[in-house]
Amino acid sequence: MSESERITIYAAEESPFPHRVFVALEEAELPYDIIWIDLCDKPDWYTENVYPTAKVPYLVYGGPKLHPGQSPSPDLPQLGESMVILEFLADTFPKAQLLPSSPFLRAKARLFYKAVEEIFVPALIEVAYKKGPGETLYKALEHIQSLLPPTGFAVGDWSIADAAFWPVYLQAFVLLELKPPTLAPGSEEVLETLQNSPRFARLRTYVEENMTRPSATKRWNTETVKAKMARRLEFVFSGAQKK
Ligand SMILES: N[C@@H](CCC(=O)N[C@@H](CS)C(=O)NCC(=O)O)C(=O)O
Repeated sequence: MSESERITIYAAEESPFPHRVFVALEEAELPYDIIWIDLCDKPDWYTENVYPTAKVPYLVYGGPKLHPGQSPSPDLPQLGESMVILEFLADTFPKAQLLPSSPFLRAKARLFYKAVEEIFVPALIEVAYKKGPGETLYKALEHIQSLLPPTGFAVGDWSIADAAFWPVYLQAFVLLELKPPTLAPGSEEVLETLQNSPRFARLRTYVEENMTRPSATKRWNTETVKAKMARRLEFVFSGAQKK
């Protein structure tokens, strides 16, 4: 791999957003380095030398191999925000077909992941962290489901629209099972509805189909995500989080 092509991703395993990036990189068969950030003990160098928002994921494109604590050269392309990173990868590696070539289908892919960002992610935050009712999550998921074709992926062939959705969807199950104190009582019923109700049958089939792809299971392991998320919730709700 030449230096101009090196891809470095700063990530945390319990966050669904870096998983979006891993899935796209796996689909594109691109090698990448990962620098893990412990969100329960966030190193100062990450905020000071790498990404001031201190969120994950963060991508650095090109340059020599990076190690924890180092600053990437400011001359290198660098990006935060998982969906922006996915679009960058789709544009930089068009042969990987991370987005369809048809302008209409590309636009539909964008509509899909815009709905994930603007409707589903806020609904999950509302339910998991603000005691919002399960119905908030159901309505958001119904909307996502309504955008899906009767079979297959979000816009036909697999695309980054699919990578946008399923890590956050699986994270919803992890949170419902872990029951942070900010979850309203009755989360078992929400879990049961999402797992078994015919109301979400198409969505379940769609996610199952995504999970048959090697790109999905290369880095996503629900038990690991759950264990790390449990630690993170303990950290956040014990009041140990840095202000
Ligand atoms: N909109 C961002 C969201 C990224 C995000 O919120 N990441 C969280 C983890 S889930 C984070 O890094 N938080 C840092 C912290 O809480 O210390 C994206 O899509 O990349």
